[in-house]
Amino acid sequence: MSNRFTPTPADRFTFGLWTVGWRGNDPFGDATRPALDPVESVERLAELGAHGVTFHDDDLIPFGAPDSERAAIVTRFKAALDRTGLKVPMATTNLFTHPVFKDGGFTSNDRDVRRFALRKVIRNIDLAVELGAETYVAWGGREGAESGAAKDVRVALDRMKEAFDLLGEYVVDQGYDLRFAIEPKPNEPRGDILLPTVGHALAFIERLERPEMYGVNPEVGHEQMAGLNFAHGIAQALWAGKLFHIDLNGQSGIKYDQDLRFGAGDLRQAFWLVDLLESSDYAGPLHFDFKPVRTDGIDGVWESAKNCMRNYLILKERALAFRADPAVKEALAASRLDELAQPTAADGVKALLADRTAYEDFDVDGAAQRSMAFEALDQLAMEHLLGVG
Ligand SMILES: [Mn+2]
Repeated sequence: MSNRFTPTPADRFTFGLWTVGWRGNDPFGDATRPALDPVESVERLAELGAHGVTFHDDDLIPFGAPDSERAAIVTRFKAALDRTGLKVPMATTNLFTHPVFKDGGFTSNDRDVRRFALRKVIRNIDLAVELGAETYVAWGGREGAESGAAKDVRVALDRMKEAFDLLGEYVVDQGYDLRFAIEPKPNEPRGDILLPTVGHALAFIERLERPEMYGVNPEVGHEQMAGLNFAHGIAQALWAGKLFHIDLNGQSGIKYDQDLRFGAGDLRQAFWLVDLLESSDYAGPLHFDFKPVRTDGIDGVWESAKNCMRNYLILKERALAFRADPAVKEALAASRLDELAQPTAADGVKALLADRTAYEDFDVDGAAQRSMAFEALDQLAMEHLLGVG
């Protein structure tokens, strides 16, 4: 195992406490591993070379814990962060585990639940900022429905907007330096979830009162559960200036949310994702939201956490080698990627209409015969990915 793939904090890898801390309970089976102390997770992740940890409020502080217990937990957690140098770049809220959220948090039909959800988020925003977080993720896992009349979607979106606008107002009033990242998912645990894809979330954000405060936190597996190309979704989020955070993991096609370690599942999509991120100006955390398989003991937890980072670094090396290869540069030109980067009609609509070569004299059949040469280009990528390029 080469140590050039051993991460350091400069690689910006972060993990949710709920990832390594997942005990393996699923809808059909009980936990297969004991609970992990968040302080132990901090220490082990620091040893593995991670940059930071993230958490849902309830990952750190048990739901309903009295204030005295909460204060003691936070003090002990902060001491572990200080000791290890691990950062908390992001935090989020659990609005899905407790039965009170069975119909959602921000869009529950029950107004009392919606008000409780907002208070729960605000309480954890204060802690997030205290711990240095710059991003606050919102995954509305229970914001959805299993049947048609149960949710008036247009009205529910009004409530969703109301919630995000109110939270934005709170952050501005407090003078916090915090941005929100909305995490889309098409289904699971609800039959259908509101804001199911990156595209839906991007469109929603533009309807908010302070759209500049909101971006997306796309998760690899969530887009792939909808049959979508994750790298394309990330590219559109980057294009919109809205990639505030990212959840890396692995997924094998359209099925339940697998949360495999990064690089498992669809390896080619993982390659194109790393290629895209490494050629972009994204400078946020590279956050793993995965679940160590429940067949493994605690050894498998740390093995998979280590290998999430290792696989990213391997794919980064492969992607950089692909882009640096002179044969790839030639193939890109043969496929006219440089032409795609040229504006189509910078000369304006009048010049376009006056240009007979654009239409009247255009050799349509000749242009139709030009090969795009994509197969040769894709094979070069395949060979770099397989380590023979
Ligand atoms: Mn997931």
